[in-house]
Amino acid sequence: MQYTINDPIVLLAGDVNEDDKINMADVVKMTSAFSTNSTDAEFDSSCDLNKDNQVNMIDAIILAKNFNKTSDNYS
Ligand SMILES: [Ca+2]
Ligand SMILES: [Ca+2]
Repeated sequence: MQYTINDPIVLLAGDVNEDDKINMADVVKMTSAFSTNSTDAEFDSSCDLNKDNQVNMIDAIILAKNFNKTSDNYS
């Protein structure tokens, strides 16, 4: 399944630590997995927002686009 930046399927795309808020904690978590792919030990699938088996700028952009949102933004 492929997601695009303009058509996010997952609510709160970017909430990599699943606390219903997108903030610096998510950025930090993504940073630790940045530039990895699914064959790397550091890879974290929760940081792979577009599910292409890599954590890279595309995922960072998705996170940035939703930065500071909470689940209230989707009500
Ligand atoms: Ca979060
Ligand atoms: Ca990705």
